[in-house]
Amino acid sequence: MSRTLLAAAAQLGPIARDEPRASAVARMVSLMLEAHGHGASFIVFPELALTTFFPRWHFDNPRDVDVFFETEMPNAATEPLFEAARELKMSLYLGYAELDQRGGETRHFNTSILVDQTGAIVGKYRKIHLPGHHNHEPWRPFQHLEKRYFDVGDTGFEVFEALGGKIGMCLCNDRRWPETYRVLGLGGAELVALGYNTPRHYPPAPEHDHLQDFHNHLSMQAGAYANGCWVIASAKAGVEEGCDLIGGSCIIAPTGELVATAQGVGDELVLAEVDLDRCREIRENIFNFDLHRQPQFYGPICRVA
Ligand code: CDV
Repeated sequence: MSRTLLAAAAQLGPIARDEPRASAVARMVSLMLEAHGHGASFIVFPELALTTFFPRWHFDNPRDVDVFFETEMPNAATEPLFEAARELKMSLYLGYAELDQRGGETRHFNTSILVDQTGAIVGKYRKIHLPGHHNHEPWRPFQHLEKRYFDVGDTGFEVFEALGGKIGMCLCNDRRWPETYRVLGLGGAELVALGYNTPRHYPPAPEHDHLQDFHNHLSMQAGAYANGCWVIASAKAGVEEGCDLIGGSCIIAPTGELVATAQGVGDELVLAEVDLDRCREIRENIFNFDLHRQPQFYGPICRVA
């Protein structure tokens, strides 16, 4: 049986601070309809796709950020995405800010979910590598307060049975870490879906600003190749509330090749045929884990300090 599907990275242009969720969701549904018209059955949206990238601002009262979080999923604002999934028989990956109040404890996560063709949530991931800083740093032209507003994810890097294969998820900064792909690869992931928000300017090392697009693709292509998996990556792009976010949404084959890349920095679909069986080209050869890994020498990688 063929395990080939047409997949889409659905890049989003800027979302203003005062743009209602309903508007962002309408933009996403429109991309789903367009993707469906091309025959796509899986679509990947960015990290924090429902709102502006709020960690760029410091709020004196951290609870003032709660307005950007979802307390349930689906909810009234996001239901149209789930309806579209059902009607179009399309699976989707969605990033959003999750406020979890179960067990009498309040926790904030930078989360992604995998929704199947029936509109059911079949996987959840909570971001593990949170970049940035905890406190207001006035010298920066904009803040990156993910460490202040989010708890470190508690899901681990789980692999989900979906789309006729094994699907892993991660979020933005996770994509730069080889460990992310390797743990997903060891779990058998054949496709890693991810969303990101990456400012072009990196205040602690501005001398690398011109390398942002290169580092974006370098880390994902390396992760795909070294683990023999597809990567589908979707950016929030363009100038959002004065902050320039890179685009470069893409689909990467298990050989590490970029097979499709966004052309602009607005709402845009990036489409490619994804044959999950192609993972074997790498997994049964150069990166056959069973034959060639030497984990007895890898201890320092997972030693907890
Ligand atoms: N949202 C992110 O995780 N952004 C980081 C930036 C801050 C470096 C990234 O890795 O793209």
